[in-house]
Amino acid sequence: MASLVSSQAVALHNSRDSCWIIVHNKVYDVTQFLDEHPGGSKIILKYAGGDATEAYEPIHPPDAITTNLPVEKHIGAIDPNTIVKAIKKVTEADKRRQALLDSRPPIDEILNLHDFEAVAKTILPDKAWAYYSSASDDEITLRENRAAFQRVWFRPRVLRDVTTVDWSTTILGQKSSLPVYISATALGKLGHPDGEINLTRAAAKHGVIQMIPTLASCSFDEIVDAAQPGQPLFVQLYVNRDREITRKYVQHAEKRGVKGLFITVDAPQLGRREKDMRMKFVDDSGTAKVQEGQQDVKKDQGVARAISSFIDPSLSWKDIPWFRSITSMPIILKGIATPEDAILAYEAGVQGIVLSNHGGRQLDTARSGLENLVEIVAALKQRGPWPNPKFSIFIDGGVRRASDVLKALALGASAVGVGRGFLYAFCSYGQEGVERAIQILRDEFEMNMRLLGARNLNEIEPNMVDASALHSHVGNTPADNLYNSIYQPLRLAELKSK
Ligand code: PPY
Repeated sequence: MASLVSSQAVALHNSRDSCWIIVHNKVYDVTQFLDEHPGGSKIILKYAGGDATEAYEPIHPPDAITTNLPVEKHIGAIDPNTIVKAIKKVTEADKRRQALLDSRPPIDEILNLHDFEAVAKTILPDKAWAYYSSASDDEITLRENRAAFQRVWFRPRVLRDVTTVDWSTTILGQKSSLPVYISATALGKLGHPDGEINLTRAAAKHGVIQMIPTLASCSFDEIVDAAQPGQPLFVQLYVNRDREITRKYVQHAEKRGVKGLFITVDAPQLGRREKDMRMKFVDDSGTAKVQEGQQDVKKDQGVARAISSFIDPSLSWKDIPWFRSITSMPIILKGIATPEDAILAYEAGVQGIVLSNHGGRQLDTARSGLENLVEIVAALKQRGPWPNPKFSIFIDGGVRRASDVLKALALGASAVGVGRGFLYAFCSYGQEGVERAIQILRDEFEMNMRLLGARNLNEIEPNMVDASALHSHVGNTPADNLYNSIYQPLRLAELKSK
């Protein structure tokens, strides 16, 4: 990319026959790529002959265009003398958003992780909220993830001198100030301009480990560069149909010092997240596409489905030795849901599993990680040493309180992943929000451990919980009023004549 290109020259290529766009001050010829774009050609054509950076940024890592487009299509850098600085018009939508941001409560009024979710629901653009909050089909698993924790009750011990309590631990051999890691959630810039880096910086300050998502809005290197020297990071992996891309990504992560590879195994196809999909029924002018004709509707799959086509559905147990051969990072399979598969993972020689249903976003009515934990621990106890320092069990899904985490630890988990809880914290208040979320969890750990009679995490024992109701899916669970007031029910299709 040696030559400078004027913006007037770019403006001439404004059609399907010749389509140039500007991203981050570089000019690209995307004419041939239009029909291959996972998000469809229409969105690119909207910016044909002009600057697409604003639309591109939240949902693509910075290097997506350079890695996907052959070099001969990289036309050149934009000539800075030709850029006509558009005076950005403040739209009604901008004003509404600013008013919502101004209406946020002061951060010290945020008392729990649910509060972040309530703020995020109010201030996030509709598409971002729909993408983050959605789960698959009827969202039953999403709600069950919360409900399962409430079917487990504590059996606290008393008179144990709990003056000093310590909830620090190690996760895959890495120090962590909490038995919690930040689980991967994609497309962070949909919710905050600094995206995932909010998490990296807060994690550095408070000794928490972040799992970098494959589909982060920030590039992998931007995130690692934002970390402090020696700060432990994990990485989440979507396995690409092109294994060479995956090999390079994994080996690059290892070279950059990442301490654990979490391979997502529960998403050979993406779940149907209807809140996300339905967003696409409304175009920028606010009219429902369903009123204009049906042909567009089928193509509209929501943010997630639009960019998921690279994920390899042929991934199988046979691939595990290959992963072992390309990296010496600990390998953890994320998305295990049965003792049968837990044992296969154990026998395959990986270093751990995450009992996860992908935050309720994949197979609806799949059970919660917490419920699966009980069966899986029982099965693994019959196979080998327990607890086994060489095989860790993590869970995620629906975790909002330190008490949820302590229940999981009592039932045999090594640590617990929190995804949306931290995501909503940075969407609402940036890095400060994540720091506040960590502080809140810390306060909750301190109180809960004292009240439970455990001075450190080794003293959290199975007999501190009553999980006898966990497998009952019919009993009445007390209403979770905080969560239920944030949860937004699904919407039916709107009728034409409305
Ligand atoms: C999810 O949305 O559940 C993800 O795991 C991330 C993602 C985002 C977009 C496409 C595929 C997966």
